Amino acid sequence: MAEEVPSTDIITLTRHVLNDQLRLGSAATGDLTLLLTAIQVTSKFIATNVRKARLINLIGMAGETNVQGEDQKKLDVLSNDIMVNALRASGKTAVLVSEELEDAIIIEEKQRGKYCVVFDPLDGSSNIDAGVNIGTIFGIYRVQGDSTGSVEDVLRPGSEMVAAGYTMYGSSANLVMSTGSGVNGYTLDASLGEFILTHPNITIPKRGKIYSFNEGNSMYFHPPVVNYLKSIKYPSPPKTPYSARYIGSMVADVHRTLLYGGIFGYPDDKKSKSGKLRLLYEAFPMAFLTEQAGGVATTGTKRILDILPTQIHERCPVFLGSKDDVNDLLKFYSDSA
Ligand code: AHM
Ligand code: MG
Repeated sequence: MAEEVPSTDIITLTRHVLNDQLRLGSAATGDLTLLLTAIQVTSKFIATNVRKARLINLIGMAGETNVQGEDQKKLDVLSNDIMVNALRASGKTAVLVSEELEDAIIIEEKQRGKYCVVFDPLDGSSNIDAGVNIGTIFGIYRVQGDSTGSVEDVLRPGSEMVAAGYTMYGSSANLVMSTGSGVNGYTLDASLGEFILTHPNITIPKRGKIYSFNEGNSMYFHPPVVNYLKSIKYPSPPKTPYSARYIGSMVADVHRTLLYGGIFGYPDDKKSKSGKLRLLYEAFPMAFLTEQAGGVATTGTKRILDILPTQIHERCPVFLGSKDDVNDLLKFYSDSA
């Protein structure tokens, strides 16, 4: 049997993004490339800490409560600090919004750049102690006009983001990103310390066979969601029921949805009037990626990327995934209107 020859022409994330920028010619200053480089370094750093968390006592509470009144884990705090420090030092940012910080950070003039980064440094925190997949989510806006950076620069629809992505910390670290022309996935080669392009041009299947909801909240769900879920669990023959998969880490649930198709949902319900997920740094980036991959992302009544945020930590209902699956759900919403 012939021995497999290792590739000598690997495509790293930096090379890939640089190529993208070169295609834009003189319109691109290279600033976005440098910012994305800073973000990938934070992902490597966080990935390293996630891996050794159990061994160096990073698991457990940090003894603080974040703006949503939730307990912060040590890894959340650490990941937030890693991102704030690196993004500030990149010299490419003007405004930073983190799930872990009550107020936006406006970068001082000396280190100020043209981009605003909204992020959840470590999403899926309920999964940390069990070693289940968690992730970082980010979205990037360019400041408006010649703004020197203010909260108004991020209180804009998700459709105005110039890039968005996430890194999933699982059996490997996977960074999935879009700069507005498709979605690409990169896997961290720990020995090289580089993210390598492993999933070029991710496209969501038009229809999937998986639904991903926290059905423990079913008694609070509104009729369109209840009836939709019933339709995929008790379909009329010859259709067969969908499979349920719910990790409880948005990054992992969305990652699987992008690759396998189906539908992920975190609805608003009788208990949570706006759902649970945060618009700016959870819903927008994931909606951006979903649409770039050919899927649909909606609140049930409107396109997520069209929402105009009024507060940096506001929440919104989220349904995203395969076009046919999300459109099936939307029919239940329009029929109930
Ligand atoms: P977090 O930001 O506190 O980690 O919460 C966000 C997470 C998402 O990753 C996930 O989709 C959702 O919360 C799960 O919520 P639940 O445990 O209510 O199903
Ligand atoms: Mg979080």
